[in-house]
Amino acid sequence: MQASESTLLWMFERMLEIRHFEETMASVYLEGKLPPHIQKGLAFDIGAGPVPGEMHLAAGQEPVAVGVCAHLQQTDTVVGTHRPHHFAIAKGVPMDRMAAEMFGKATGLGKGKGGHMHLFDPVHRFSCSGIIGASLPPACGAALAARKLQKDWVAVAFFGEGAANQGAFHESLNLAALWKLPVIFVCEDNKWAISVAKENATSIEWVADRAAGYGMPGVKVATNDALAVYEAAGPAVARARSGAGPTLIEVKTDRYMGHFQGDPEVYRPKDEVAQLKKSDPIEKLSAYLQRQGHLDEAAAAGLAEQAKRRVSEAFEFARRSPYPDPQDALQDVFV
Ligand SMILES: Cc1ncc(C[n+]2csc(CCOP(=O)(O)OP(=O)(O)O)c2C)c(N)n1
Repeated sequence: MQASESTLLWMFERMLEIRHFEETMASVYLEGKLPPHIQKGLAFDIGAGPVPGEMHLAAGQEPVAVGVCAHLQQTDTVVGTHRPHHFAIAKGVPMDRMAAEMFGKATGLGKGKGGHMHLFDPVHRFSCSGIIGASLPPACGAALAARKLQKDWVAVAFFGEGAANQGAFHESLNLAALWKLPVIFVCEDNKWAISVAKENATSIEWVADRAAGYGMPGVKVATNDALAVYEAAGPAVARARSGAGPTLIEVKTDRYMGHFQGDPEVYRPKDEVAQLKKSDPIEKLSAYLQRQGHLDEAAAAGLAEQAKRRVSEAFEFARRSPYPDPQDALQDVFV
């Protein structure tokens, strides 16, 4: 399935936004967390600063999100992970309300009560969770709902290669195949589950090979490339939409930052990220667009500037927004 010029540009612009969102968050997150006396050490105060709590960023993993979401409509559901920003941006979740949620502000998607791992947007049909493996069952639920409502909506569950060893992975694939649910299961293999290398936790190289055991197609994307993901996801989304059932896709991708912000990353070779960045997926797509005559260097730089401006505006919105009223603390939550 060939991507049109407008789809290619859409993917490029979303990748630019995602990268800049993650890089901006990486620096904003540290504000207030590093008082001078520990600035040189590894420890910081995780509750301090404008963005309290843990933070998992997905710079480098943009192709997985945009290559799949380029095939989706607003009525399709996406369930992401504890590392959710790239999926949310690609699904159309507004960046200002996302950022505000991370700042704990009343204008956030969850009125500031969920934080970065619990983004929930019913309008754009996006949710995520800090529980590993928890994206797969709700995606099956959304797909079953679409079936019951007689809609051609599909659902996507994104998850890491670490999550593929959870029981929820196996139960969800079995159920989805048995009931031919319109789900696309997308495994992001970024090689690491926190500090555990894939080969130390998983008996096979490709999680996608497990698809055969459940009676569904398994699709392998060996390069961290938006076009390759787009081409792999097209038939899977079409298959789900037509009622033919689920597909498991695995993408080999690259995590540029630590597992969480503040991760000393002692478990991976010092030069690993520098090596990975030599085949950066945004530069690759930019070069492709330029070779195809869809962009020149100046236009690419212009799109990057516009993406930066949109991200800055989102962070400004978050900073300016009010905190929730303490009197509302017990509203919209389970008590
Ligand atoms: C059920 C559960 N077990 C353990 C954890 C702790 N934990 C958080 S992230 C993570 C590793 C996840 O690795 P992977 O699924 O490969 O995703 P990645 O972090 O690489 O995006 C673990 C074990 C958790 N959040 N939930």
